[in-house]
Amino acid sequence: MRITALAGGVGGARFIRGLRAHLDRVSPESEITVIANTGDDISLFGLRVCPDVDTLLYTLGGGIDEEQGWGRADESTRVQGELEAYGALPQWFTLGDLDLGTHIVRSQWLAQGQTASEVTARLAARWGLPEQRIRLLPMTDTPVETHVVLDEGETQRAVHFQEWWVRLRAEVPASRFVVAGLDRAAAAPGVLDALRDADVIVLPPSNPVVSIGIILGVPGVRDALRGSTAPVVGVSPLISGRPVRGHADACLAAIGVDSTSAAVAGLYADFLDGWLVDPADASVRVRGVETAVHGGPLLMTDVDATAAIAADLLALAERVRR
Ligand code: FO1
Repeated sequence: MRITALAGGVGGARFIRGLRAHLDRVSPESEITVIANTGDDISLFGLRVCPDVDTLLYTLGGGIDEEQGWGRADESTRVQGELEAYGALPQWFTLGDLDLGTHIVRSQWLAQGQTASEVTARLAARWGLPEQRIRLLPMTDTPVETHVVLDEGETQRAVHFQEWWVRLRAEVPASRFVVAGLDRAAAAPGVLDALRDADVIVLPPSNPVVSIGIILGVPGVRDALRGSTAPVVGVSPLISGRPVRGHADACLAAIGVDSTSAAVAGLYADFLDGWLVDPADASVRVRGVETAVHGGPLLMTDVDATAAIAADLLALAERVRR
């Protein structure tokens, strides 16, 4: 079975890990293609940092800081300390010593003219993703960045998404998100084919606005989902209106969408066939979308819990198969 997933950072990575664990039990030959959000990417200290891609690499490759959800396990920040001593800015985004290895080699390969896809494939090989039959694709090879226009009354100031997410902790209201470069972006090689060739397309519980929403903005992606003959099923990122982690509620408020599981499904309604919700949201109804209630809390507390969510999601896909 060929499964294609659109994924952001922490939630997306944890879900793919559980999906792989479930498939290893019931369908080991299945292949997963992950289309990763690159709108979070940022250039710092002359290096290109790709947080969602790196979170997927580290989580699937066994190098993630499990408690934090991003960055490397057993990390140190000696280099960051030196950067601070030199007064290098910004200092609100921590780059660990091990993590810097990824950014240095990525930046070197990009400078040599390799594409983001080629670089991502080399990074994924080191983390053993091909051996897990997981293919990791950036959504586009075109450099794009999500910027946030802050709602500060009379003035309109834009900051990089990471500054809003990390330094401002999404506490300053955003009036809108602008993805610099997205209108000139082309889907990366293999992305549209992965959507067309999939037996099932899954939406993990990633942020619907700044992760999934950005991927949907890549030319051709939404049309491929609408035209898909494969079932498209998703996991609600909200439970009783609350994000399990991150600031999805602040992102939804910025685009004028209610922080409810039904409203998020409504964002995908033009292509979504099935929606898996927490028991607390069993009353959710979205026209044209079949709702299924997970047989327990919709919380990815560990790999087994996540594998059970993936199992329910794939069962839903079979029920709604067109
Ligand atoms: N998140 C933070 O809250 N503080 C940080 O200093 C930080 C650094 C960082 C470095 C590399 C990386 O891959 C992720 C990092 N993150 C940090 C998380 C990041 O902001 C989010 O994971 C995503 O961009 C949101 O999906």
